Amino acid sequence: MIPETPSSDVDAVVIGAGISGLYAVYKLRKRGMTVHGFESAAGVGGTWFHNRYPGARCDVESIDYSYSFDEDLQQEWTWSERFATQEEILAYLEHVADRHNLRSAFEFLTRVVSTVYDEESALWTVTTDTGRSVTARFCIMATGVLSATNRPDIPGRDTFAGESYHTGEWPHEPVEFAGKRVGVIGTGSSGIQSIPVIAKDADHVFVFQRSPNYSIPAGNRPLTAEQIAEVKATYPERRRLARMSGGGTPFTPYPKGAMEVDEAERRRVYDEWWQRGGYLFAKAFPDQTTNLRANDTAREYVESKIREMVKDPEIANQLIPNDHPIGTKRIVTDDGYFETFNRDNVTLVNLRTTPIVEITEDGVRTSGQHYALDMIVFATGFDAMTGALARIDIRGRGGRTLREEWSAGPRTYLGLASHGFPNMFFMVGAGSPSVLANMVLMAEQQVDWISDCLDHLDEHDAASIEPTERAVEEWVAECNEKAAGTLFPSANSWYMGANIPGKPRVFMPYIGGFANYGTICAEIAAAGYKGFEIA
Ligand code: N01
Repeated sequence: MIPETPSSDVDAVVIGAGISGLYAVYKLRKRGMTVHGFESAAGVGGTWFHNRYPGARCDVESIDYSYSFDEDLQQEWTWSERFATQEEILAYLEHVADRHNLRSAFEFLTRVVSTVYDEESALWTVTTDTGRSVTARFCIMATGVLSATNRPDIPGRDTFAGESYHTGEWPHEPVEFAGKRVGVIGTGSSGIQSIPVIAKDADHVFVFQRSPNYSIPAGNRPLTAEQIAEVKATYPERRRLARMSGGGTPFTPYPKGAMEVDEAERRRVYDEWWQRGGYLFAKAFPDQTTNLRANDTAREYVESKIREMVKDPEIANQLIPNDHPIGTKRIVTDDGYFETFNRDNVTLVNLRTTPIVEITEDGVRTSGQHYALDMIVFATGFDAMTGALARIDIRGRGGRTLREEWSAGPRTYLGLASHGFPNMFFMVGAGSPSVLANMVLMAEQQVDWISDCLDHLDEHDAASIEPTERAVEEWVAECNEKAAGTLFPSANSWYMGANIPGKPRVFMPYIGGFANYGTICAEIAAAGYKGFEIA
């Protein structure tokens, strides 16, 4: 047990009731800790609570994108499709919350506005927009990495008189598209998933595309009873392989590089990964995102597929990316995206040739023409990885803010903690494999590590832990070095902070692999939490 903290209201505050926050509450309570959670939404689910836009699905297979900590849950829950819908994932997370009584820890519809560390008491004071303050020894920041939505500051944005939605803040009431002219701004995962579904109902869809994206059909299908039985019988092995992998799913690239095999073998491997479907295509060959020539072979393969799917060769040209190597932005996992441009009621508006000038009361004006619209869907993404933390006034030792500390890019040790912010842990964020890994296993790995770390503090009668400045320095250098060995920094991606004006351009996730990261974390713990100061 942790040392008594009579002066704190609770042992730990957990901010966020998404995948990582829910598991953190479960695990810390198991240790006998008192935990108070805050969640700005009305319910649990995080990403899956908010992203209710049409066509929203996960791009990691349902059987992998699920908790492994509860064997009974794993055996009892049955996924209906290979790639689960938002509704099914939310129902699953609600089930987990009920099964383990996790909702009772949370205060919903309550946004944390500040967390301030007091050096004398070694406690955090967490204050909310409802005016409540709670003190705690530990703060778990499970605030999400794709949760702070980005509505770009386009002139006239707020003058539009029609319906306007952001995919990441989609309303709970049904949105009707029938008979309407809908403009979708953005062609990342959210836009590419929603456009085909909206196009089925809308009178007309105008797709405002600034950067084309690589997207690969999901190959989604219902799971058969036999497939489910087989997965359930072999779950431990599947999880073991996932933990040993680069991305937290039980798949490993082809044993040879794309440049080490001949044309026929390369094509066979690409065919196989194309059939598997979705973003995993980026991992067909191990050298695909490190060697430009290897990358070119993957790019050419996908380009030819796009040309097969889109009837008008001129439209196909405009839908093919030419500004980044394939896989250096997350490849989208879609369902009928490119074919949607064969429909008469879909128009591609190329913002590279005709940029948006303004949003008007009744539509969008580009440098080419005015598009009259009844609805605008902002599929414009997120202030990713650091945005949700930056929106909270976090003050550590000496009143230093996390915003100042991270002003040139996130500065963490293992992604888990920052120097000057004792007893604060960041979940699944910058400096960890994060978005490059299966988020569910990622959250479990980090929460388990934190729980072991708290055991260690108890055993040593210690009150606080924080990384040394040097450990942070070295980890940031390690993260940068790993990224520099890949093609990723060449893309203007949200991984690089490039989608938010003024954000430092730094590759934020740790790209050394999920398994490697787990090994590093375990070694550091085994070495007595090397790089941390324990007091
Ligand atoms: O956001 P994005 P997202 N004018 O940032 C465009 C995960 N996810 O919500 O590239 C015009 O990728 C912007 O254009 P550009 C997944 O990890 C997963 O789609 O900046 N356009 C881009 O096209 C994903 O990567 C799933 O030139 C503007 C788009 O908006 C991440 O979330 C589903 C603009 C934003 O794309 C984010 O995806 C959904 C402007 N001023 C999300 N500003 C699945 O699991 C931005 N854009 C399948």
